[in-house]
This record gives sequence, C-alpha cells and structure tokens, in this order.
Amino acid sequence: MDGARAASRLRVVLGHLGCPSAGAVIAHPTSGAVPSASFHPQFQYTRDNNVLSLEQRKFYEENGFLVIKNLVSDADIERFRNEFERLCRQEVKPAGLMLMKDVTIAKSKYAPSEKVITKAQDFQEDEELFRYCTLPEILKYVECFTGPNIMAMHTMLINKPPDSGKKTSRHPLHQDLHYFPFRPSDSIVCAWTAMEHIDRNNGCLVVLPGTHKGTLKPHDYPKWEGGVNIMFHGIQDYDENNARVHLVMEKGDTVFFHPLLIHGSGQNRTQGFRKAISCHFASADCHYIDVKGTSQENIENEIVSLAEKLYGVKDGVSLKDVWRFRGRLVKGQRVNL
Ligand SMILES: O=C(O)CCC(=O)C(=O)O
Repeated sequence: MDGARAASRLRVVLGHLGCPSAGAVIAHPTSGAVPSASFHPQFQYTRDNNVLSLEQRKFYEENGFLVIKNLVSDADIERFRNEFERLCRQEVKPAGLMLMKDVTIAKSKYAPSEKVITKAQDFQEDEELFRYCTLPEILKYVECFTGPNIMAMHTMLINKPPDSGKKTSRHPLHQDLHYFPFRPSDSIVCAWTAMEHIDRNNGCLVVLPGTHKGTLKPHDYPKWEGGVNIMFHGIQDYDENNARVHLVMEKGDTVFFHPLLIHGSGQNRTQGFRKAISCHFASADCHYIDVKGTSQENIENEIVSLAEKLYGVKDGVSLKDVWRFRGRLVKGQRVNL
C-alpha cells in the first residue's frame, strides 16, 4: 500500500479526533483478569492474573524486565523472516511502513534488500508481521502488565547490520517512554523476541536493572564520531555506576520490559544481520498527554515532520495523531487510545 492510502487513513483518523469512543470495538474476549492490587497491594508494575509466578512478578517489580524462554515458535519466526524479506524487496508496501537504513549507507542507491534495510518500523498494516502482536503466547504475558484491554502501539523488526567500523550499529542507552505521548507508564510494556541466538558479539540488548523506578530523563542525539541513526535518541546523563545486564537470548526467547527501563544494544561485530521483532503494547485505558514544553518536545517535532513528509499531510498533525494512526486493538475494548 502506498503513501496516498496511508495519508487517507491518517486523515480518517484525524477526522475522528475528539471522539475516541468511535474505536470502542470488541475484539477478542478478555481472559477475565482481576483488577490490579486486589490481592497484592504491594505490586505496582504487574497485575494479578495467575500467569506470572510470584518469583517472576517480584523479579519484574524489582528489575523492570522479565525474560521468558522459548516463547515464540521457530515456524512463526521463519514466517516473520520471510515476510521481512518481502517487505525489504518492496513486493508488498503496507500503509505507514518505514524501511530504515544505517546512517553510513542512508544516502546510497543500493536496491532495497534485507542486506540494506536495518529496521522495518510500523508494520501494523502488514497482516503477516502483525500476527506477532496477536500471538496468544505473547498476549498472555502482556496482559500481566497492561490488563485486559490491549493496544499494539509500536511495531519494529530490527535487522542490526554488521558494523562498518564506525560503531553506528550501536543503539544508545534510552527509555522508550521518551517516544510515547501516553500514560500511565506502568500500563505500557515492550515485548522483544530474539529471532536467532543473540549475545554480545552480534549486539544483544543491555539493560540497567531497576531504572524503571526512576523518572523520564531528557534525550537527544549522542555526539558519536561515526554518525547516529535517525531517531536514535539517547540519555545524556545516567548513573555510570548502575549495574548492567547483557541479555543473551536464544531464538524465540522474549523479554518484556517497562518503558522507563534504561536499555540499549551494542555493536554487531559479526558478518550476519542480527534480527529481533518487537511490539510496544499499552492498556487501551491509557490517555494521551500533550508533550509541548516537556523533554519530549524534540522527538514530537521530529516524528511529526517525518509523518508529514511520508504521508503528505500538512499542518496541525500532532504526535498524538500519529500514535492514533499507528495503534491497533489486539484484545478487549478500544477505550481511549
Ligand atoms: O534491538 C535493538 O538493538 C534495540 C532496540 C531498542 O532498544 C529500541 O528500538 O528501542
């Protein structure tokens, strides 16, 4: 699908602004989660629904992330890999999809292929890749953090390239909440699934445990000599002494993490492209906020001008509009977002 269709969908979405109940459609039934804090008032970041063991809940509460081994099947990962290759070759063009290249080759004229594209972002209109966001095994865990009304808000397949020597394959330390104009943060969670064995050699995720208990910090482009990829904002100021954990993961392993958790990923020192698929989910009960005058204003300006360029929509588009366009209900009712 092309930019014109994306623009027209964005216009339809914009036309519905101010009447969020238009989206209150019932999708899948919910699994009958009970309201949070009914049994365990000491828990802030997880909800009562019998999926997580007490040990897992305590781990997430304390650290802000939780790895579930072997969650997504090899067969599904193979299908996502094949679809990514089709997208890269531009055999299909879902509305809203952004195909990114590493900054070192961003201006080159290479034919699009999986050796050139480093990220496919916003695949919410690609039914095959979007299946990831609807997998029952993923949603079962997501519900522990969001509750029963679930929106898939932000989708990515990350194809971290072999580093050219300029260290641009690194992802600076950041908090995902910087990108999101919706709250509360405790009702948002990222699911990130390794599509192959991932370790420090090919650039695994690195997390700073416990940092989800802090506040949102100012972000900006790091001053890296070799260049920085578009939208790779990083935290300028964090505690260098905070412990770091490198998440070594096998194909199908999935980490769930809080949007305030400080994390990033290292260089890919191998010759292969390191693949992971991820989605940020939020409770449909979350609400949008105005980020004007906050540390998020820089990313609002950047995302909005990119969206205007991509979809040919001018004037009056806000960060909130872009997110309304991206978000899709995957479970329960579309209450707010
Ligand atoms: O997959 C990676 O290398 C890091 C992805 C990430 O942290 C992000 O896109 O927010």
